[in-house]
Amino acid sequence: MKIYDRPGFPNPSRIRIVLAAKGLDQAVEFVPVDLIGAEHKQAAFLSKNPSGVVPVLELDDGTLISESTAITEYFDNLDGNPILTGRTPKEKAVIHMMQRRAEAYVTDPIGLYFHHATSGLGDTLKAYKSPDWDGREAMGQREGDKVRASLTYFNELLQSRPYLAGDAFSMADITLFAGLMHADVSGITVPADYTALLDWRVRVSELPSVKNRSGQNFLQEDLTRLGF
Ligand SMILES: N[C@@H](CCC(=O)N[C@@H](CS)C(=O)NCC(=O)O)C(=O)O
Repeated sequence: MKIYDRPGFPNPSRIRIVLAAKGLDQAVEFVPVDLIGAEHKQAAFLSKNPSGVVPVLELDDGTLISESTAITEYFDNLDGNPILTGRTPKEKAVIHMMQRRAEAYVTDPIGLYFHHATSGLGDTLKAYKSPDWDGREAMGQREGDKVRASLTYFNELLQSRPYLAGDAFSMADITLFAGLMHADVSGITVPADYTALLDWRVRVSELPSVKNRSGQNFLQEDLTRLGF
């Protein structure tokens, strides 16, 4: 199996946490994609994922799977013991719902904010991001506001439960954790008095599958190299 990605980037990090949680780190070959050079917007990559984003999983039979949730479901179910996506109908439904909220409220909008309202990954990639649309920076700012507002929602939610979907760590937590990592490098930080959210973040970062991985922040290294 191959995974096309860039280590340290938010969505690739989701899958690297999943692989660690499932003990599958050694089962895949990682193929680096040059996001700064817009390799993922060229025909060769678009034939693997028409959405032009990483990560993409390629199975040994050639099947291509994109979307972090789909890749997570594949790995989580391989051994018949889904620990991240739910075992019962109720667990599956609640995790799916909370995962989607984390994605819609944080992970997706922070990507739009980062690429449209900040310097993003530089000019080469920017040329592929609605270059002719004058309103794109205002749109990016609105997405940033959406992220800030959602931090309040997640902080309140986590006052009454240890993890997003209840008592157990799940795919929903991985999504929010990666989204907040992207928010950090984009300059949107969790307010110091949002203690439930901050405590949850510490709790997640100390899990064996997450520990040390959040430190592999290639995104920050790339931004520093680009002079941002
Ligand atoms: N919905 C996708 C989002 C993937 C995504 O946005 N990946 C980022 C890297 S963290 C990317 O490829 N960005 C490049 C771009 O937007 O041009 C998923 O769940 O995997």
